[in-house]
Amino acid sequence: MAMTIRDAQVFVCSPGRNFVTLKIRTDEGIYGIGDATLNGRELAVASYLSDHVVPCLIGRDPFQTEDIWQYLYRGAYWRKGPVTMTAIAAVDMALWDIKGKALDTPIYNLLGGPSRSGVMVYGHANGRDIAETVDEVARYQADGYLAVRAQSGVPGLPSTYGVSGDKLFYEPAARGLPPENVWSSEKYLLQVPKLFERLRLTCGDDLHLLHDAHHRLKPIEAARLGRALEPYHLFWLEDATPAELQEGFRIIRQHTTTPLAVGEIFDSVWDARTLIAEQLIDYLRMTVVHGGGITPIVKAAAFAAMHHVQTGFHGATDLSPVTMGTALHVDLAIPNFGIQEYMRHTPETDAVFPHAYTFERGMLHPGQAPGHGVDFDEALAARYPYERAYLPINRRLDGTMWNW
Ligand code: EZ4
Ligand code: CO
Repeated sequence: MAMTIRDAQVFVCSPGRNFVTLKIRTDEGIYGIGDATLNGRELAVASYLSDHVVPCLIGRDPFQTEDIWQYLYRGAYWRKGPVTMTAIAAVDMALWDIKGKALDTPIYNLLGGPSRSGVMVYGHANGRDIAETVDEVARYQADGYLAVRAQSGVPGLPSTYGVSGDKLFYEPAARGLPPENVWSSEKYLLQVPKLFERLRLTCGDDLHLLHDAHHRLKPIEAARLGRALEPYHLFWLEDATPAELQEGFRIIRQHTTTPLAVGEIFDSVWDARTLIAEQLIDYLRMTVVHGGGITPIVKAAAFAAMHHVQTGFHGATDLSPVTMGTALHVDLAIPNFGIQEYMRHTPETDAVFPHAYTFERGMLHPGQAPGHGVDFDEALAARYPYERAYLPINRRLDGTMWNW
């Protein structure tokens, strides 16, 4: 008799920030954990799961990851969307966790086995000005990082994306209603090349440097920035322009050899079809939690591999340690892994999600635990109730709504 799903429960907790977690239990006592966190829209995913998805899972064979994924995707009739895809991802992650535990092996062994000794990650350095950012990058270098994302405040702007008060634990969401940022592409475009000129002088040529424009530029502005940054050979320029209009990247691509990364807000490979097929990007930033789970992510990665596109999975603190752990299994196994984003979670978060993954000399390793190797401490989580929080919104200097 096949193992069956007995029940599934959704937990919303806030150990420093909000997380939504799914726990699926089988009749054999094995359980799997999935991350269902969608920053600023947590309760919508929790409801989607408990009101609409969990009832369909009871009695199913948890080994049927492909059929259950298709059931939840095709079977809903309504397709895509971040709430839906995050909910499906949580189920998929939890089922792969169960599969690994039942077979007593880490998930990476079910995806082709390790293709490398570890997963190169990049940390987040930021500062209010160039000097402070340079110091922060040097700190990451001293901690053994091989790659660092650098963001700096912009003169004339009171706040900028990527620059936080807390240097160690960057957190963009804020309790209460959405905070407001002010933006000027003109000021930003003057500042960023100066930052990277200084960084190359002080940090040398070996360190991989990355930068996130966070959807704020128009394609021709992004092209200008990419060209200006060429002497400093960035690992990538991220989210140079919003990607709903995938053809916009043709303009950037025509003008610069700076490698391009995009996709942290994509929920399906359909969002990147033109970008990948026309080789308009170099790194796909989708990851398991918002991309629908392991089942579709490995297919997206395979499609990317056919077009010289590597992965650079999203790994900010609003993705729980469950996503981080799960992503590392995919990173370790697929042939076209590029780099993994890594923002450290707070000690409160790490305590609620005990995990097998470890950091050493600039690399993360998922560990040897069966499944994805990340657990969930329900009793501890219950001590941190949900608190409403939002990402900021962003306006131009004249008040016009812009992209955050
Ligand atoms: O703004 O995860 O590359 N990383 C990022 C993140 C995102 C947040 C949004 O929830 O852009 O900081
Ligand atoms: Co980003």
